[in-house]
Amino acid sequence: MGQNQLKADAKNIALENGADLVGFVRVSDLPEHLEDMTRILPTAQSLVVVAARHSLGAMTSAVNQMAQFDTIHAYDECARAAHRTARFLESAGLPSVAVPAFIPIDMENPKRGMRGEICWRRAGVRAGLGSYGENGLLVTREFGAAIRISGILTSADLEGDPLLDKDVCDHCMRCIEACPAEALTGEGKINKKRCGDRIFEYGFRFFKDLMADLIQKPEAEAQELLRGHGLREMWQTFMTGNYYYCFKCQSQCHTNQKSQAQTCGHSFQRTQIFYYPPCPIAGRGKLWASKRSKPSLGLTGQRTGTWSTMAARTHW
Ligand code: B12
Ligand code: SF4
Ligand code: SF4
Repeated sequence: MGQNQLKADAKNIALENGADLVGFVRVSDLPEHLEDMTRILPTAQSLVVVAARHSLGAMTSAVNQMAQFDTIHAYDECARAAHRTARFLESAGLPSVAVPAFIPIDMENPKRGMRGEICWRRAGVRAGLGSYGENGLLVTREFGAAIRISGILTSADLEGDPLLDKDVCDHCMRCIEACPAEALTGEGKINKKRCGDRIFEYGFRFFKDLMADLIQKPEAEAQELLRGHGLREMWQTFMTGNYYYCFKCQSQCHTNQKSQAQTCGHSFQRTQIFYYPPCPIAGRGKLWASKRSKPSLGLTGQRTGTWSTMAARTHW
């Protein structure tokens, strides 16, 4: 089978099995991860990057369990697409490995679960699926930031896709404003501890603290902890495998609705429909002002703090 045909077939398999977007990057074009990728699969030549979209309704629901459930589903779609594509390539005699979207992940020092073997945002950018947003996430033309990403390392020698020659992020800074932990400062910079404390509220750190409390606290207090909401929440977290308690910088990305509306062929109009009150966070207004590089975004530019816009979907 020719290289082009193999690439087209692999893409189709991924799309038929849960992926909404598929891109290709040669491993030599991801030098930051070459060592890890070669350790995973010594004969690796190419990386197929797959992305599965989120439901916007679920992501923006006031009930967090909806976004959690949708995330479980989006990760499942990534896993299905990656495994099926890997099996297809292997049946063509080309050793291939589906690489986790998130977990299992290397928990040993120095990575300690905070660095993937492959950074999927970077891989997505290199495979031409989108660009980096101010939130540091991969922002795609089709689905904005509301995607999960995974992929397949393969011995197949597949041509990489071109980089996207477009900045999908429109630098509205809505993601930064939406962060309840003030963990984001723009240009992809993140305070990982602040974010981690928020999203993993009932994850590993909670578990560790609970263990310590159960050992150290007096009997009555320990009993109280065992009856508390936290333990129940942690049990559910561990049962479902999903422990995110915040999605704001992803769900509030301005490009999500715009992209999905365009994808389904309906028109989308950017309208300035509400104003934020004066910036409650010191210095934030200044940051916004410095980011106002595109007057066409409709930012009013008033010193009063009326510096943000929201996209209104006119019909669906
Ligand atoms: C560890 C981890 C975290 C950590 C650390 C995040 C981080 N920024 O590194 C914490 C717990 C904080 C976290 C939080 C979240 N995560 Co997380 N996380 C991961 C994980 C497992 C590994 C990331 C990693 O290796 N980081 C280490 C290095 C590579 O990152 P870094 O040092 O910050 O380097 C980056 C910058 O330098 C950036 N960069 C370089 N040049 C430039 C230039 C510009 C202009 C910009 C903007 C950026 C930029 O590029 C590097 C990344 O490519 C990935 C899965 C994976 N394997 O990729 C998911 C992943 C990144 N997480 C994801 C998501 C969605 C989240 C959350 C929204 C939580 C949630 N509800 O799911 C938040 C978002 C926080 C944010 N805005 O970044 C998604 C992102 C999807 C997307 N659209 O991009 C991923 C890819 C999981 C997945 N498979 O879908 N996460
Ligand atoms: S996931 Fe939530 S806490 Fe973390 S950076 Fe995004 S908005 Fe902030
Ligand atoms: S919310 Fe605005 S600034 Fe943030 S990533 Fe999306 S488009 Fe870019």
